[in-house]
Amino acid sequence: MFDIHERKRPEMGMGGRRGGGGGGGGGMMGGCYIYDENQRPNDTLVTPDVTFRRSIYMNGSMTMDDGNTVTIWGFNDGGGGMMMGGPFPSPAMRVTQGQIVHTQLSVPMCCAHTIHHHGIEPGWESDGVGHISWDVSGTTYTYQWRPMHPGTYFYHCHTNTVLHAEMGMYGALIVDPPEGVGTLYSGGPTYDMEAFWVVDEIDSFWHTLGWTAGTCGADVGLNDLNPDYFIITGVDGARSAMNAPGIATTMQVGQKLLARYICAGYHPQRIHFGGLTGTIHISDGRVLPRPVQVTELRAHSGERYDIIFEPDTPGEYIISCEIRHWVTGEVLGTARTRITVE
Ligand SMILES: [Cu+2]
Repeated sequence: MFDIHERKRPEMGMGGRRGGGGGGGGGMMGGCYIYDENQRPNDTLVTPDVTFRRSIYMNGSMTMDDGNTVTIWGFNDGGGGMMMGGPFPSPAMRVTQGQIVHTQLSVPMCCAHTIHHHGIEPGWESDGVGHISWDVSGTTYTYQWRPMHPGTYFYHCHTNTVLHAEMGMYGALIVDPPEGVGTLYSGGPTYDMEAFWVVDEIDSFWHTLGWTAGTCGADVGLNDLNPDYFIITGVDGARSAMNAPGIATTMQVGQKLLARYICAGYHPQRIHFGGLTGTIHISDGRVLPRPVQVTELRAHSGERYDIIFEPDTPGEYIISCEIRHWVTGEVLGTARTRITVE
């Protein structure tokens, strides 16, 4: 009988680790990409309120709790060429509702990438979906956007997306209301502290592929995601996320914690709050008509939830993020963190 987990990895072909997958141009300018960013109408850029600069790295690494390291790609804060490693997740973008924002993405000639501001609705020339507009390579491109709804979003590369997002090319994007940090939305609840739960799975085999892998008809196994690590906000959820700053939280009775949750993986996720009840106020960047109280949450790829916890009983509450196989529903792994209430 066919076992869905029995994977047959395709041969890597001549490319090996870099530029592997064949058919994609051997790691340089692959023929299946569109580089004509000069298609942008010249009169569409206006003076921004905020500018972010992002360069790329493709030589980062993450050390797991078992001592193994996995190659990570991502964005660095600042322009210029390729850097040696960088933060994972990529540096957050934090803006105020209504601001006009520019994201200037610099990519060297080695490769192609984009930035897609997930959940934001910019003009077509700023959407950053490589395959239907263009990829950025050997230049700096400006994305212009204006967030009109507060909440939790994220940005990610949208070139060869299945692979590049898995490699780590994403970061949080937070939209605050005019009242600023501490208020979820105008007229909405306040909060005293924030936790960032960006839950993702890693298939370490995928992290050996080159940037063009799987494009131009090559089959390198990107239909077959068999994760061996389960992470929260760039930290191994096996043990390290239990005490990682910004993920794990210690709070007092009477305080309000805002958990900004992003489903950054591809398999569905199910989060148990360990006995706590959370109140969802915003889903995918839209305020709910009525807040919803939950003790667990199910989510799929790209979803975000803004959840406020206001615990009234001291204790340690384990937040368990199960990653479940998208066909069988089997629990593939669990990433854990905690909320400690004093
Ligand atoms: Cu990319």
